[in-house]
Order: sequence, then structure tokens, then C-alpha cells
Amino acid sequence: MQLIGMLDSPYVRRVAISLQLLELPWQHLPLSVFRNMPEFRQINPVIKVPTLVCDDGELLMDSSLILDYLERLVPAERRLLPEALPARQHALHGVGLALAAMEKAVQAYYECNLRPAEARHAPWLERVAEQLNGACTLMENHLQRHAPQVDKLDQATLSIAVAWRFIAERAAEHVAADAYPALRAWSRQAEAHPAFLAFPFD
Ligand SMILES: N[C@@H](CCC(=O)N[C@@H](CS)C(=O)NCC(=O)O)C(=O)O
Repeated sequence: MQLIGMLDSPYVRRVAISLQLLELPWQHLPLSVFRNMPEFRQINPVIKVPTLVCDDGELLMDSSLILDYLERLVPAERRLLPEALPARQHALHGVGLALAAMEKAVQAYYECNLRPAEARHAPWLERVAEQLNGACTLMENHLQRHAPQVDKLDQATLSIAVAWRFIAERAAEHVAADAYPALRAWSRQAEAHPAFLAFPFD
């Protein structure tokens, strides 16, 4: 299996860290969807990351679909999403918040860095920033309710940590960092985990 994409994408990073925790054999091909478009196009004309090239050559896209597939390759006790309710419901809640935070942070970053200044639409950016802070508030509440443990990472807690790191690196100006002490503390702990250290934000 080959995971394509750079670790500055929170979606790629959540898959890379998950692959490591699931202890699956895989290779990383860190192509950029912007700088390496010609090579990327040859592999996947959709030019989206993460892209997973399965062992039979089939392409999978979308981090959650990729993770759904990967979880089926390992025994139940090694999976990162709990099977039983209500733990699965709580984990899906956390994953959904992390994905929303990633999406809004990526949109804010693209708006401010890809779009020419004269074409930026301030009301759109304000809306995205409000949504981003909404997701951060709910992630903060989630961490306070379900105290995460770094030696028991699951898909929710790892994705929340990956989302916060991306926000801190790429969208910090859109969030009130002081408002999210649990997120900052959890990020510090998670980033010290060997799987996070092996696939650092790049
Ligand atoms: N829902 C997707 C989002 C993936 C996504 O937005 N990837 C971005 C990079 S962070 C991308 O491929 N951007 C290039 C583009 O959309 O043109 C997932 O979970 O994988």
C-alpha cells in the first residue's frame, strides 16, 4: 500500500499516524497537490490527498473512507474506532468535529493564501472563522468530557490532535488560542507520541 500526500495536510497526517498505530506495512509518497501536479496526475487524475494506492492498484480517496478500509485489515482489538455503543457514538462525534475543524482551517488557509488579495471575500472568511471556532469549542468540550489518554489513542483523539496542530500552523490567526487550553494541552501530549513524532506536521 502506498499513501500519497504531504504531511502538511491534516487528512494525510491522520491516515499516516493511523497506519503507524495499526501496524500495517505501507510506503509514503509525499507528493504535493500543488507543486507535484504532473506526477500526481499520472497516479490520480483527481489530484486529491490523501490518496491510498491499494496493493491491487485500486485508488481510495477521502481520509475517512481510507481509514474504514484500513481498519478492516487488522484484528478488532487493534482498531482505532471503538465497535460498541456508546463509545463509538462518542468517537464519531469527536472525529466529526476534527474533520469540520480541518475543513474550515483548510478553507481559511486557501482563502488567504491561494486567492489573490483583491478577490478575497471577507464575509466568507468571517463565516469560515466562526465555523472553525465553533468546531474548536466543541472539540474543547469533547476533550474535557472524555479525558484522552496518550497511551490509548483512538481515531477521535488522534484526529483532534492532528486538527489542532494544523490550525496552529496554518490558521492560527483565525482562532482565539487562549480559549482552548484543553486542545493545546492535548496537542502537546499527542505530538510527543512516537506515531506523531514519526509523521510530524511538515
Ligand atoms: N474530505 C477529504 C478532504 C481532503 C482534502 O480536502 N484534501 C486537500 C488537501 S488538505 C486537497 O486535496 N486539496 C487539493 C484540492 O482540493 O484541489 C478527506 O477527508 O480526505
